[in-house]
Amino acid sequence: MQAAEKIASEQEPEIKRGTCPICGMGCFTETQLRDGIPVKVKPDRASPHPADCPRAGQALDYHDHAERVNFPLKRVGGRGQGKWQRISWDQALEEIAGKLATVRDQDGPEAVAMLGGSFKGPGDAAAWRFANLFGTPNRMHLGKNCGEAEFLSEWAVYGEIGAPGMLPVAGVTKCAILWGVNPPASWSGHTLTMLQAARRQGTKLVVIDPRRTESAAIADIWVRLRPGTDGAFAYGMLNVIINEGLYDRDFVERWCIGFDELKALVQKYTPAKVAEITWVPAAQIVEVARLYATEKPGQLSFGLGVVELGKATLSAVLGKNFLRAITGNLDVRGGQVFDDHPELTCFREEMHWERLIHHPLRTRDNVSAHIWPVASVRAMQLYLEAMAKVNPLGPGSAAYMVYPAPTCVWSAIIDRDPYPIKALITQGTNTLVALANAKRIYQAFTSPNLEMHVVMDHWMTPGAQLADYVLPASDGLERPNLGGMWGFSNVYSAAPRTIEPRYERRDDYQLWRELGNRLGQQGEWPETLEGWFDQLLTPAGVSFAELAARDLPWLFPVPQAKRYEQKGFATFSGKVELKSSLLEKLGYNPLPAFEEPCWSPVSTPELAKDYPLVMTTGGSSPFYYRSQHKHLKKLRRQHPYAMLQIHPQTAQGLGIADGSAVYVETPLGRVRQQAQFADDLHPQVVHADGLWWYPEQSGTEPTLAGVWESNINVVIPDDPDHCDYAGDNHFRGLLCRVYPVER
Ligand SMILES: Nc1nc2c(c(=O)[nH]1)N[C@H]1C(S)=C(S)[C@@H](COP(=O)(O)OP(=O)(O)OC[C@H]3O[C@@H](n4cnc5c(=O)[nH]c(N)nc54)[C@H](O)[C@@H]3O)O[C@H]1N2
Ligand SMILES: Nc1nc2c(c(=O)[nH]1)N[C@H]1C(S)=C(S)[C@@H](COP(=O)(O)OP(=O)(O)OC[C@H]3O[C@@H](n4cnc5c(=O)[nH]c(N)nc54)[C@H](O)[C@@H]3O)O[C@H]1N2
Ligand code: SF4
Ligand SMILES: [Mo]
Repeated sequence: MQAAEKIASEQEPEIKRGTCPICGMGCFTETQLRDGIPVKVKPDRASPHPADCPRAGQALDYHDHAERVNFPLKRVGGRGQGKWQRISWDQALEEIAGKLATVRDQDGPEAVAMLGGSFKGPGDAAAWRFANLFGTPNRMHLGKNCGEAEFLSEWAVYGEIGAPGMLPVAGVTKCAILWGVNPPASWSGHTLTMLQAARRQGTKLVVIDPRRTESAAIADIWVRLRPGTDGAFAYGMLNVIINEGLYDRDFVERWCIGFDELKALVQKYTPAKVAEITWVPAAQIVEVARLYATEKPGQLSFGLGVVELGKATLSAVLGKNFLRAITGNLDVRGGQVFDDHPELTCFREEMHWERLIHHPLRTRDNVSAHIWPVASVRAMQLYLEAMAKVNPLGPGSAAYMVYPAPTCVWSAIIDRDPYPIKALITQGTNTLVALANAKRIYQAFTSPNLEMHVVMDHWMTPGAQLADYVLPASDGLERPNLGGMWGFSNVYSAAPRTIEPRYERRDDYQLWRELGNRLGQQGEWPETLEGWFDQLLTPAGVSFAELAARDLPWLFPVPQAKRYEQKGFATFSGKVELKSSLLEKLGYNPLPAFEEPCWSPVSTPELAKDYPLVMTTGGSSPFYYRSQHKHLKKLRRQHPYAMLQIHPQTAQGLGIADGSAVYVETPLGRVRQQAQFADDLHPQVVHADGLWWYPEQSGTEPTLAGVWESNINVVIPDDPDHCDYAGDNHFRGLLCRVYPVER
């Protein structure tokens, strides 16, 4: 080694603060750089949320991986043949913008659709912003299957959202019900410590989950209900609380309308009846109801477990809202705090919701508005009207609410019904793996009616293999972050980019900016993402760089409680509408009975003879974030193959050994997973891993990186009967049969 080089390598590495590249949570890191190259990534312990999950150690493998997409590619063979030509960004952008202009001019802006995935950071909001400026309401982000159903119902009943990210406040919250959520696996490991701390200071913890999760293991009460029956459970709790007079009479009298109708609705959900539906002992239903109604303040969390139940979703999410309201737990510290007022940024102005509603070129609502009007532009207009007195700009989380249903996006491509979608931009979603009925999505992606499909990602996903252009996205180390979950709260954390993007990777923001500038949106898009953040932060009076340089790079106003005492609730009546006028205006029954999922031992007993097991899917694994990270060897070693959790007795009856290969079959077909015994499960319930693919397999047709092998979404239907009241997919509470692969 030359002397000068030796000195350089012995020098202290440069240390920079930034975010973890592994997933969209954007946790804070400290990266050691040598000659500008990252050599070590560690959690930034001094930051608001250090990167400390089981995946965080793989940051460099993710960032440097040989399979990353690094240059823009254009397809030269047939779709799925794997023949690509490297092209310049300029060529890609010119061609893509040209095609978007042609489609818009010939078929209207609605013929262009965008697909996005789970939370991926600033590119998500930029995509919505582009869609609003362009005039298409057909932006489908996976918030669609990931919370929208619960948030819409909260808007309908009390006009605000008080559920996401909710954890008990130690020493304040007296009762916390984690309902279909498992924060230690899905948020971060330190939530387990927080839950334990809250318990030590007196919080009673209830977990409602068919599986004995990390949260259930430390709970005071674990409710092991039959998947899909959450609505009945909620109505059973309401029955007890109302009939025993345990509700907050003063709050109900002063602030709620529709109480008598609610009381009438829940009369038939006696503990005995609900026990029969949910497979939970009647005494436990009564116990949980009394606990939640008397130990106040109390929290009812948001959770994926209740928003992916198909037909059974509406009563579940409304039931939770009714419980929060009649116990007087709304907008109180330690209970359900409303935090969706992003006053510290001009996020809402920047999203151009008005433009979406009144766009000069848009003549049609989204492709599913005729079936599920609750998630439509028309609904958005109503929500904004209802909220106007309390929240004049609307909530920041509006970015979650007006998505078209995926099943209708595929119909619009394949059958041009209700009108054609001809161009698709997919950014940050592994659609073929993530959404129900993968074969139908395949049909859409290979349809000649789809004239252009652009995918921007870090990896060649099965969907990217079928696209016309694939664009390289920068990762968390290469881009700045203004954490804030699209205005879901008024809390923002800022982290600078650690390094400039490598190869020809670009920020997702840049795709929308560059396309916007070619499509009449000049002047709308600051040159850099940092510049956009500066613009967003104007109301806070701080620049992005200043915020990011603070010791604690965090804006965190004191949460307000009981705002309703001044302005009322953000509904048409100003009250909590137990009987929602908004749902009525949109043609829904605001006080619906509990409905069984489309397939269940009760709704389809004939089908249940052939498919006797109740199946739920997709609970978060600590080693993966949904479909992601299957490339990372160290994580794969921990969880190499898709697993099917099954009770040992049931398995033995079927001739299945622990760890052996099984087929999971529904009327749509079968996929292969590996049996994992779980003796805490109900013997008639199984849990199938969601979102599996095998990037080590050939990416081209017919394997498409193993997308057909274990992906449970191959066998999950997406017809309208299976979707919920907003058109979301039905992932939890289905039927299946399981048998050994040898048979
Ligand atoms: N059966 C079943 N299916 C489910 C679920 C279930 O419970 N059961 N859960 C549903 C839920 S909640 C969700 S949110 C969805 C998730 O569905 P998706 O969002 O589609 O899945 P992810 O694996 O999170 O990410 C998708 C892609 O984003 C890419 N990506 C990561 N970061 C970036 C970035 O910064 N820029 C760009 N351009 N790309 C990036 C990744 O490489 C990956 O290919 O799945 C849903 N599907
Ligand atoms: N490590 C890791 N973290 C993640 C993710 C990940 O994949 N891995 N995914 C991210 C995403 S996109 C999201 S949306 C969040 C989701 O985070 P969570 O809201 O915690 O959701 P999940 O982990 O999908 O499922 C929560 C629980 O629902 C239970 N469940 C299944 N069916 C039912 C049912 O019918 N009723 C009830 N009550 N419960 C049921 C499952 O057993 C599971 O334990 O996590 C995010 N964080
Ligand atoms: S992998 Fe995701 S959750 Fe884990 S530290 Fe990185 S950004 Fe945070
Ligand atoms: Mo999600």
